[in-house]
Amino acid sequence: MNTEHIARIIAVHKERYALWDEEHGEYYGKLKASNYYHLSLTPYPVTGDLVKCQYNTMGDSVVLETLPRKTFIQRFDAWNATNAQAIAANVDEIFILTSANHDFNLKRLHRYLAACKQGRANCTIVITKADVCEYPEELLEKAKKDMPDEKILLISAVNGMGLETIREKMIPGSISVFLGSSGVGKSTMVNALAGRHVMDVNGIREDDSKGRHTTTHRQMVFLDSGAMVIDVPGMRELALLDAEEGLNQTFRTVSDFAECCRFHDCRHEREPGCAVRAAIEQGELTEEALQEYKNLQKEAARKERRDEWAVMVSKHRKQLKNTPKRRGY
Ligand SMILES: Nc1nc2c(ncn2[C@@H]2O[C@H](COP(=O)(O)OP(=O)(O)OP(=O)(O)O)[C@@H](O)[C@H]2O)c(=O)[nH]1
Ligand SMILES: [Mg+2]
Ligand SMILES: [Zn+2]
Repeated sequence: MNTEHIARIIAVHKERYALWDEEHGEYYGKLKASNYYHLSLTPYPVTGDLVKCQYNTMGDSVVLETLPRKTFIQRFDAWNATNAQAIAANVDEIFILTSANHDFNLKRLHRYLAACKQGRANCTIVITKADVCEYPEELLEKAKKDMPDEKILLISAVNGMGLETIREKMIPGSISVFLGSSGVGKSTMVNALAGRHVMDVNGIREDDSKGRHTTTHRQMVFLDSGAMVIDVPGMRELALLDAEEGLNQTFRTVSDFAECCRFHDCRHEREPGCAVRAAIEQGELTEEALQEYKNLQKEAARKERRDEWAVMVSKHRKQLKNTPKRRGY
């Protein structure tokens, strides 16, 4: 008999969803077309979502409805500017990974932070592969100085350094997600925390430390403690989505001061009554923080222009589609 259940989406494949619930374990399902495609009653599920589902013993189960989300993280999709790409839902902890080799890049970390903070989850920055670096503490200090308000950890999956601290943050029943460029060691960390091989890992290129995009879809893994973790493929681009909100949190100080500038469109250069410049002169704000803030603003503006462009292109395509085809001349 078919019965309705609440299930967790643990992976999203091309047209099928991997689901899990306590009673049935892992199984596959497809979306109920009328609810999702025709009427758009409910958002498409992503990894981490809870869904209402009709369990089917004979074949694919039917996903009926996506339940309201506690949190939601998304990124801008480089190939489809009108669609933000969902990363995961109901995430409690986001770990942003960067490795202690060529990958280490403070600017990129700021970008990840800005995007993640919109999702309302807790963020922790993790510097991986501490074992490949002679003085890894120097990197940690550098990152802490740059981001004094953030939680930053130094770990190594090879010698186990810092893994316990991460494990403690992943409380039973909570969902964590690992983000970061390809090759930083996300899947390796999932395996280390699980204590067994659950995800494939692959070497990185020697010359520039770039990864090989080993993980290809978002996969939820259950740890023995009862915590859940989502391994995500390395991201090629993480641009800002709905950038304003995240921006204001990362650089709260810059935008706080900017609100007091005399002109509302102040560029914080030489305008009279600029509260941001005054704050810099008084040592309350650094020139670098302002520069970073401006860079992120520029990126947000660029994305907005790309979005507008994509909307125009898609309108144009629709028009072309609706134009009746001529049959010869
Ligand atoms: N020395 C050292 N190597 C590590 C560590 N963690 C991961 N690696 C190596 O880094 C390489 C890439 O690791 P993965 O776990 O596949 O990286 P990933 O972030 O999952 O990459 P994608 O799936 O491509 O996004 C592998 O060769 C790992 O063995 C570490 O702590 N120390
Ligand atoms: Mg991986
Ligand atoms: Zn100003």
